[in-house]
Parts: sequence; C-alpha cells; structure tokens
Amino acid sequence: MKVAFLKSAYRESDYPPPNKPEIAFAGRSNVGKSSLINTLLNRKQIARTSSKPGRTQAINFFSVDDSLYFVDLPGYGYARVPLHVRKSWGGLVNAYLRGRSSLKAVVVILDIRRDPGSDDLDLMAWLDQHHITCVPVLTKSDKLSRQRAILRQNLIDKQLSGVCRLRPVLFSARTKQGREEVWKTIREAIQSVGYQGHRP
Ligand SMILES: Nc1nc2c(ncn2[C@@H]2O[C@H](COP(=O)(O)OP(=O)(O)O)[C@@H](O)[C@H]2O)c(=O)[nH]1
Ligand SMILES: [Mg+2]
Repeated sequence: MKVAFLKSAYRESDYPPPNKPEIAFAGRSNVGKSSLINTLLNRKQIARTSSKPGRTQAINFFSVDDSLYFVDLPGYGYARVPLHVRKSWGGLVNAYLRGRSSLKAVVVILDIRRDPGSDDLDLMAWLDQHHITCVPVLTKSDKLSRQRAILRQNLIDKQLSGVCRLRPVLFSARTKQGREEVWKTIREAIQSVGYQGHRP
C-alpha cells in the first residue's frame, strides 16, 4: 500500500481537490482514532498518536494508493478544551462535513467499554440527517474477553440503531482484530451508489 501524508487543513481553501473518494475518521479524543488509521494503513506512526489536546487541531489528509483520501478529523469531547476552541472545532468540522462532495463515509470510533456519549450520538444523528454513511467501530476490544466484547457489541448496536444503519465492527489496534472487516466496510461505502438511511 502506498500511503502519504498530504497536508493539514485549517480552512476549506486548504483541502485537496475533491477528485477522489474520501473516508473521514471521527471520535472522542483519546478513543484510539490515530491507532485505527495507523493499523488500516499498516504504518506505525503516520497518524500521530496522542497529539496534545487543547490546541486548535487541523483536518489532516492522507493519500492512499493514489486512489482515495483518508481524513483525520480533530477529536471531540475533550473537557479541558476551552469553549472557544470547541466552537472552532465545531465550525471547522461542520464546514468540512457539510461541504465535502467526495466524502463517502465517516468512520465513528467508539471505546467498546463505554456507552456512546451524547457527542457521539449527536454526530451520528447529524450524519444521518445529511445522508452521510456512518461506519461505527468499537475499538480497544482487546481489553475485554471475547464473550464480553460480543455482549457490548450487541448492546451498542441497539443504542445506535436510530442513528446509524451499520452494525458496529469489533476492532483492536493491539491485535489487529477487525482490520479486514473495517476495510471491507470502507470499500463497500466507496462503491455504494448512495446513502441508504438508518434502520427503521
Ligand atoms: N489496548 C488498546 N489500546 C489502544 C487501542 N487503540 C488505541 N489505544 C491506546 O489509546 C491511547 C489513545 O490512542 P490514540 O490512537 O492516540 O487516540 P486518538 O486520540 O483518538 O487519536 C493510546 O495510549 C493508545 O496506545 C487498542 O485497540 N487497544
Ligand atoms: Mg490522534
């Protein structure tokens, strides 16, 4: 796989042209977003793990095999981030999600041990309203027994049923469990004609 970091964007004029399918990644700070991206791309450090919270963060673009873009969105829900920074996060990410014609899906990363928070659910409801496919991934599943992980998967699946159509994928950056399944879901989202709506 040929992977390159393209650029950090702070405004729309910084984005690369929307000429390739694009997959964005979102989640609470520290949930394991960078680790997921690194695992998918088979790179140890292409998406930096644990960049300092509190700073205004950028939208980071990666080129994958010259055929698609991965987009690392800044983490949300970090309590120590001052309100004005949180607002600028919202503005930056909102503008991105609203205006990006090449966006095929947003991978929403959740910690398997936590129930989805209102920030996670708000994001997924917003994606649903804007007809953007959401791909839920339950990370850090190595922290639970296999049986417990499946119980959590079923429970979180129910909690997401009103906002996201796809069943959450069990994933671990430590064991690479779920890597192929996340890729398969991403490929399907790229190929699908359009958004199919959440479950009734
Ligand atoms: N056990 C375990 N730890 C993980 C996993 N993914 C991430 N982490 C750890 O969680 C912390 C935050 O990960 P990071 O990828 O930087 O999260 P981000 O802030 O969402 O980008 C780091 O200490 C990672 O090593 C995982 O699948 N399993
Ligand atoms: Mg990160």
